[in-house]
Amino acid sequence: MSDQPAIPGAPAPQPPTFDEPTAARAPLPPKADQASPALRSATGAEIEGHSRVRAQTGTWQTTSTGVKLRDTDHSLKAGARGPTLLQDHHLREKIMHFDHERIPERVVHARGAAAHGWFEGYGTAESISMAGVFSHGRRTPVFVRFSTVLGSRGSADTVRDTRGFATKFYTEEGNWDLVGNNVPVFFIQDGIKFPDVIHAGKPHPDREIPQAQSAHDTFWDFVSLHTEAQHHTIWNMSDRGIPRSLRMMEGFGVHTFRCVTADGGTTLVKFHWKPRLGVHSLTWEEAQMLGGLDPDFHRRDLADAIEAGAYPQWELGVQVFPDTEDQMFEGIDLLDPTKIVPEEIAPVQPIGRMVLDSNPTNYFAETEQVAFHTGHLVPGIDVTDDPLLQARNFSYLDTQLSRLGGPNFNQLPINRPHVPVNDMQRDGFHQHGIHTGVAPYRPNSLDGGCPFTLAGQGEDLSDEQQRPFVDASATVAASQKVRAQPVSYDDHFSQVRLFWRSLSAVEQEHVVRAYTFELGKCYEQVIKERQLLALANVDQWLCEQVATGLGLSAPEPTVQVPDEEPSPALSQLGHTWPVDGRMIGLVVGASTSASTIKPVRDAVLAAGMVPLVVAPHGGEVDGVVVQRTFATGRSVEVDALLLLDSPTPAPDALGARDEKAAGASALDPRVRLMVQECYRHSKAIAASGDGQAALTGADVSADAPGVVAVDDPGKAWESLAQLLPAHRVWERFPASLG
Ligand code: HDE
Repeated sequence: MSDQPAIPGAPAPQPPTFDEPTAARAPLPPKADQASPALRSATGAEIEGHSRVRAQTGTWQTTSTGVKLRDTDHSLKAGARGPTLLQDHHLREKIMHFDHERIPERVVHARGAAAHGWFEGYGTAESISMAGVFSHGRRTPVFVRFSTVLGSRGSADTVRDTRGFATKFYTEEGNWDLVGNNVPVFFIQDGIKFPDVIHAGKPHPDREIPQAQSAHDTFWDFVSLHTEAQHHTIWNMSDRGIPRSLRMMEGFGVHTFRCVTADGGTTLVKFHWKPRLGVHSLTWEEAQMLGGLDPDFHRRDLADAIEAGAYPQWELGVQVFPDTEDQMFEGIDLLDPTKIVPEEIAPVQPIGRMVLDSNPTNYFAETEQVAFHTGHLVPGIDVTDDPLLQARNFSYLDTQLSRLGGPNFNQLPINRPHVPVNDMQRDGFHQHGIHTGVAPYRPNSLDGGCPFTLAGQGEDLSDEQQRPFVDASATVAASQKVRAQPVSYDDHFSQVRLFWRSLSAVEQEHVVRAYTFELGKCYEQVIKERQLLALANVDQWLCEQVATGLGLSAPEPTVQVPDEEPSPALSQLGHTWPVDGRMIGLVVGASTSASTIKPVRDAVLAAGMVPLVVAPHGGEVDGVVVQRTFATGRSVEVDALLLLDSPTPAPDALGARDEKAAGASALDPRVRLMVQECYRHSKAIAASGDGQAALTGADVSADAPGVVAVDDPGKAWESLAQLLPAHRVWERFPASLG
């Protein structure tokens, strides 16, 4: 019906009619980009027929007991003017359900976005783990939830924070959850400190401010005193704390895990997710603007990319270490979650890849109700004695009880394993299983001793169909009960310095700015001074720069930290990457011709990116559908700008109507602002034909780095596309460090 390309984001599979529909029809199916949990019984058994869960497919509205309704818009009253009758069972049911729609949000990682997809093993991990999920060519369905840590469920996506990266693998041997972050280390070495660090990072308990950020006194009070947090903190202060996209983040299991083979061999591993698109970040100003202009930026980006067919991909890799008695590698304690092992000394070996190809159909049922747990392990993958991991194995079960209201959360559709569950857990809130048999206990003879365990059946670990989970028999050193930690955990600074020294100059400038901003937001001088002391132990120059910004003097270091070899893998810059799903703004005027716009728009689409036509008014420009107007669009939505015209001020370019439009200018002031913002956010800008005048109108030199000015729109796009794989035009603002 239309020759317009589908730009992602339409709310429904078909556009609505203007008039309220009057004829009944069955609900539309989900949009093509959406999937729901696989259809399994509450106890994981396969169900014939439909492959996906779908609720409410009928035409007629009913009560929750299936009685068809004639009217759901008026309550039952004694006369048209009331009062309302207590008898109104439909009103009562409707309001009762509404009153209870919310469940407690996650105490951490409350704000998240998720997607369905699959993982395919390369077979390269078969030598270290018997887990079937790593088998060569095997595809395992996955559900991945990304999140921020500190903010409440309705907070902004682009805040400076760590991001959660939790993957549920529905394997043929049961569910395996890899519950990681986009930062490879953690604030604390022992789980008993988790409530402390989270209480410090959450809003102040009296005024409940600030929301979703660490730029406040309690956070810096804690991390400056509890200096083992300094490594994680510098990662958050680096560009890693403000990702450009959830699709452009690394993921880390953080802890060291233990892989087990069928013959009982064990290896220690650290899991890494490597994004195909590279690791990229927002600029701080973009992140702040987006917090107000589009707080849903990351979840929208993820959903739109999937809808546009730019499926996010990661490679899963492992760093492999011998399972020695001391659990150290090259002097690094593998059980200390505040330490990394540089990739240069233990390369990340690829073991499979993951593709996210469908959006959830229902946020609550899937993204909110999914329940991850570090104890969801499968044969071949086991935990280590890392005290942080040990505490997590307790916590994740416990938290689901209050969040999901009972012990049967694994029966929720998104959590159901894709294999039969034969446990002897019975009853409890929201029990969906109709268990048969009379003997849910062991030993029994009334149910013929069923279900059996594999103990005593030979435990043939090489037979995958029959493989039980066997806890790796790791040695526990004879010891005494103590509340203590190993001496190796006392080094709080050497890897912070390693990280700092591994960054490029411009990345270091961003770190300086982040510390200066965050500490500048603190009220108490002593907290700033204490954190400066920690920075002095990391790097004197860093400390001096931050101190200058704070108007304080830089203290002397208290600890001498060695200069370890930098790890280039820790820097985000210096390469080029694929640009799938990048957003390109095409600025046009009211009379730009379709013959100018369409070929460029189609070339952007053909390159796997998303064009947004930005025009003086909505609707169409010469038959081309407009996605943003000068009033609704803003530079932060796009990765690059192509100026196809130099539009004069539109009729709504009035300061009274749109503050962005204040001030006289030959070019529409919103376009001028857009060009200037793109320029200072180091984004590539191209101008063609009349659009070249827009550069002059925005005081941007056509000779500046990352700026292209040519007559032909096609050539302008080609040059622009060549600038995108580097993510930003880093040369535009050289770092002072040199
Ligand atoms: Fe979590 N964490 N965590 N955590 N965590 C939760 O579980 C906890 C830790 C991580 O998308 C909670 O279901 C403790 C490290 C992610 O649903 C809770 C400790 C890492 C998610 C919990 C840690 C993480 C959570 C809140 C210290 C990175 C979101 C709701 C011992 C390796 C999962 C929930 C999702 C969620 C506790 C430390 C990652 C309260 C006690 C280290 C990605 O159980």
